[in-house]
Amino acid sequence: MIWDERSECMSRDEMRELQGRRLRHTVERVYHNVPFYRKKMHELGLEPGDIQGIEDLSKLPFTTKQDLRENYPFGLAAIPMSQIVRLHASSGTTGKPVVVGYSRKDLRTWSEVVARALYSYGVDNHDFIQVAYGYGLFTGGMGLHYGAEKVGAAVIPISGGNTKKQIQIMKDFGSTALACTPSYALYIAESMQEMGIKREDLKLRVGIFGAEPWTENMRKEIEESLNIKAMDIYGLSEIIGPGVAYDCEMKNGLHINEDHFVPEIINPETCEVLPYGSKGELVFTTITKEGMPLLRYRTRDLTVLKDGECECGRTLVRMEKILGRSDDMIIIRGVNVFPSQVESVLLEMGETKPHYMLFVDRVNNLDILEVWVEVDEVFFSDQIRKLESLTKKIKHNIESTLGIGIKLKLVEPKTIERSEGKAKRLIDRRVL
Ligand code: DLL
Repeated sequence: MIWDERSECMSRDEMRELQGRRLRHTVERVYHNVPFYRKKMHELGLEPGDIQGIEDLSKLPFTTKQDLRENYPFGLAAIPMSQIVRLHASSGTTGKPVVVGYSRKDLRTWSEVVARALYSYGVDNHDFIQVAYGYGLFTGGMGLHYGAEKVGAAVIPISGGNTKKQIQIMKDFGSTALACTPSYALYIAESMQEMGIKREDLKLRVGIFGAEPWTENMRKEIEESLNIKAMDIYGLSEIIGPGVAYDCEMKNGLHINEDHFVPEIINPETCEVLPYGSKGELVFTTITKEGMPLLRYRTRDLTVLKDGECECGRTLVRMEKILGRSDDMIIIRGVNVFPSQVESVLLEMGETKPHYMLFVDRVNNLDILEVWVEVDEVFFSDQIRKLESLTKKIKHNIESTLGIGIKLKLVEPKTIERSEGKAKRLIDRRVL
């Protein structure tokens, strides 16, 4: 099902023309309204008039997550705060998240792009959609919520967690669609078994999964265990939230809503723009956003852009499933975690040194983060009680900074390998 044929199936020429027009407008606006961008453009000797069409995109400066942090919280807003009607944020390092402000029009755009995704998965006004992404500053819950209302589905805003209740409600309400992270979907499947609830007891038909990397094998696993169609939805808070790109029924790459978000692939080391078909870092320029438009935002997500027609009829360019990230961010149970967050906690505490290791495992389909921390020998020779209370304290500090539960192991000095170059802090043992 195609929600907006006019936008999703236009000719490539029409799309380039539309993108060019919208890009010119965006560049004008950020140049005049966002000092950060005016300065960046001046540094490159650029005036808004130098951007005539989409072919000039690569002349523009990049924007990084660091730029967003440095302008925390509202420095990149392109409209007065009185016109911002919603704020979201994505988890970041050391208590400084990235904040995104939406205008009324941005919220309309957001529900539109999520509606395109849901309609493409076959979700419409006959469906009951259980939104089990977190509601709050995270964009997952609210993003899916308003998109689902747009297509006329009955929304069950249950948010994440409380698995037994999720399952009971799914059964009692006859939920037909489930929106959550792929790993949570598998956890739900397992818990159903434990509760003695069979797939046949549910009306569930389709899953809307994203917010973390997942493979085709994981898709199969979920489809089999829940007896549903598992569809991929991609997005990031900085650009809008979920709905930047979405699967169609061909499941052969995610269509990017490029009438709103123009993608490029670059070599993350050299920043050179790469042709379609090459693997690299995904970069987006928003061309309709009012609240916080971004020029050439480096997502750090690695993928491949695919041109060529899709059998579904959409002409929107596709990206392959996200292959990984070019920086060291890891996503555990949908929460973004940076090794440097652990480092900052350890440095703040007197008793520990910043020698640590992160191990990520997937046990029974749930991500587990184990953190090894080196502590002074005296603690090991000391009374057990002291060691216990130190363990508790470190665990608590790391957990409250990361926002997720961890397993902590205190190790003796020099247990953790030292490095002369870049330290390897993370071993991801998840087999996706
Ligand atoms: O995760 C938005 C979202 C919510 C997408 C619900 C889909 C469903 P952030 O918290 O800002 O926003 O995290 C964005 O998550 O840069 C990717 O690394 C990763 N990510 C999001 N969707 C996918 C996906 C939301 N479908 C970061 N596949 C992105 C792989 C994904 N990775």
